[in-house]
Amino acid sequence: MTGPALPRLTAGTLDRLRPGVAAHPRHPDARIGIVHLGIGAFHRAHQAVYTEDAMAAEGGGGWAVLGVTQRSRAVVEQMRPQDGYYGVLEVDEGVESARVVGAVAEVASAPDEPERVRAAIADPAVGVVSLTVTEKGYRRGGDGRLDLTDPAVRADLQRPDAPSTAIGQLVRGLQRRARDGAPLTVVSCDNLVGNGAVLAGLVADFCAALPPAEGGPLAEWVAAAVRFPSTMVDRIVPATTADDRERAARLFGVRDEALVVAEPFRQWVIEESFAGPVPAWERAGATLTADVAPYEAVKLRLLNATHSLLAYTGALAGYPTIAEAVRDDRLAAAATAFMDSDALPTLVAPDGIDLADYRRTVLHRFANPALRHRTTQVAMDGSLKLPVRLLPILRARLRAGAQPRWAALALAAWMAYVARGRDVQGRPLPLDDPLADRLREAAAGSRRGLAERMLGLPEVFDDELRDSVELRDLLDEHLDELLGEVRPSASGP
Ligand code: CS2
Repeated sequence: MTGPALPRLTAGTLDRLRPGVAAHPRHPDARIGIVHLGIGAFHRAHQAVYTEDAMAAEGGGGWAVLGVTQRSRAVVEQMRPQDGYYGVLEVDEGVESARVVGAVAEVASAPDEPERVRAAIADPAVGVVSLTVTEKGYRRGGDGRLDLTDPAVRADLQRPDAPSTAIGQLVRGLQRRARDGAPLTVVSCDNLVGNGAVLAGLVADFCAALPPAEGGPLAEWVAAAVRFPSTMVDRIVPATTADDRERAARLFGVRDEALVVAEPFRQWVIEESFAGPVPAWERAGATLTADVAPYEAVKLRLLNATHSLLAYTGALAGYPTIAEAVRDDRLAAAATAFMDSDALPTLVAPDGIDLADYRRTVLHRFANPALRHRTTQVAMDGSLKLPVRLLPILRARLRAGAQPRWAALALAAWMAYVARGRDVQGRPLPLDDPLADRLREAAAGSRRGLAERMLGLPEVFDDELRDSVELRDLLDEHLDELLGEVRPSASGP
């Protein structure tokens, strides 16, 4: 029992960290300059690390983060008693390295402390608001605009004091900030196409839905004083487990409830469009560019779409993790064929990126056995993820007159995952998706019409894909195979 007997990681126990665990005590000049909405594992392993490294490169204190949790209070309970400090455990085949990060100086819970969040966004000393709230956190309707039929969005439009959506929190903060008029840079760090422009559009939609005397001037001020750079973020960060915490406790010599585990690789490409000063993230390895779009397309289509293909086919085949799925020769071959035949022809290489290299690296990263990234975690929220990462490939290839066989496999595997809800050995697969009920309803019924019924979901598919006979035929073919008989458990992996 290493864990419970050890002291907790705090500012006061940093000097008890075992040798080899790098930690920088927070600089005495550090002030909250960044408000981050959605302080989950990904932010802690990605942007917070870049911010800390940027501070170190500049040799100063400067920027600290106020991390805001959206719903669960767990992160506040993990981080507050630790004075915001947490460990990042980098794992790779046979290699493990650890550091303690102090960039997040404070944490707040949006449901419990709405006034604090609003005041922080309005604070002129804050120069950046960043977000990792996942695809579903943006509350978009089928047309990509703010979903004004969503009850949480409607509630946020009516009550300024306690917004529950990220867009509501942001706009209510901007509303107060507009009084002093300090400019602000708002940085979306989620896997969306053109995330900066999307977020700017959602903020504008929210303003337009407010009473005109309120929303009109606000929208004007936002257009003049707020910048929404697009970014491409990349680092594989699985959910932390109790085992990870035990391992880290042995390595650190202190107990860390806020630990995150990540692969060594990380990348951040940021559109150089800022309203005022921001941390020198480029000194920590981030790329600043005038156009993020080509980087983003490469990442979404080669990494995320292939991830989904492996997640659904892998989960159905009974593999708990992505690393195990990609070690199956058949699934690895499907992933490779998908990238080569379907995804790559839709991409243009951005400056400095060799696509053949990128594709090899992606498969190597997926094979990292120490990450234990669960197939069911990547399988979550498919109705929101696939339209961003996979459907653009299908559309482009069908328009080019090609047969996107492997992209159709990824989509069929999602449909089979929903329809069967069990892996090859009969073990249940969770359907974690805001549209779960609609998906189950469409999936119920005969196997023959499954693809057609699923393609008829307007929240996910446009008319072009719904009406494509080529796509439906490919899906039917794959579904026949994927939904074949459940094998007895002895023959499963
Ligand atoms: C994954 C991503 O869960 C998922 O859908 O594809 O979270 C992926 O791990 C990250 O985008 C990697 O940067």
